[in-house]
Amino acid sequence: MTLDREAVVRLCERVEGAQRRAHAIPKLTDEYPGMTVGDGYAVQMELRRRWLERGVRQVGWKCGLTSRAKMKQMGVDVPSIGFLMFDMFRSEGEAIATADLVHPRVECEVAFMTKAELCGPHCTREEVIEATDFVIPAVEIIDSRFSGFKFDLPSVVADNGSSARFVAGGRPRIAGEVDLGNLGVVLEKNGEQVAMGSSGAVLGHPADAVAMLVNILHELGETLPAGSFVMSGGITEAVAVKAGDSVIARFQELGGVGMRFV
Ligand code: 0L1
Ligand code: MG
Repeated sequence: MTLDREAVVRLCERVEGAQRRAHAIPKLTDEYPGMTVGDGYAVQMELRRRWLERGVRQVGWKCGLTSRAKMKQMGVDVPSIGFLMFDMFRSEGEAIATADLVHPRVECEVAFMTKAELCGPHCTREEVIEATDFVIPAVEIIDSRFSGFKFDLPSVVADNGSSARFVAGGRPRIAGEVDLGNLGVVLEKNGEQVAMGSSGAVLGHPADAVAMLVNILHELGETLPAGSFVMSGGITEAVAVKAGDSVIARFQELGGVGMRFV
């Protein structure tokens, strides 16, 4: 780490203000060019501490930047993690307000609900599948708070991996009963197909992404508790949405999950 506690708190307040007031800010490394990914996680953990202090429950975690398509789209080469709080959850079919978002984008993800604790530093795909109660199709609404989507890894980690909202739906399935490494997914916006891909795009297998998340959590001094909801990362590139759009993500074997934006 290169940032002292005072700088971590100051950057956290800047990110928190951008998230709560839905306004874009320059990437954090403009002011702190030496900022590391470790510094980014220190800001993210301070952000989470503040959510928890406000009495909001954490429901799980998200993997970010786990597909080549996403890494290329965002110009980074290492995956990341972020936390998911109850207030970010929206029900399937619910109208999602865009007024409190900066420039939202949607991406299709396989989500895992765990039934046993997972610990790093050497968590494996097999351990993840064993500890999974069910998998369920999900859509993450990401909303980078950085102007023009111009950021680097330390900045995006500090911004909680651009996490904003998430929706789950479709048909929950036992993880071992579907071919998780090769599930076809089609994303439709306003009735038109706008993206498609295979779950194998997520680090080769979405459970590998969850194992990676557990191993990063170990580095942060944490484990993944039983009962966690984990988004394993976008399968396709993220697609921009605005008020008036309706979106449905159709997953092979897992069904569809839809929402509309107002
Ligand atoms: O979930 C993700 O992969 C998002 C990572 C952050 C980059 C972005 O805002 O697209
Ligand atoms: Mg995502």
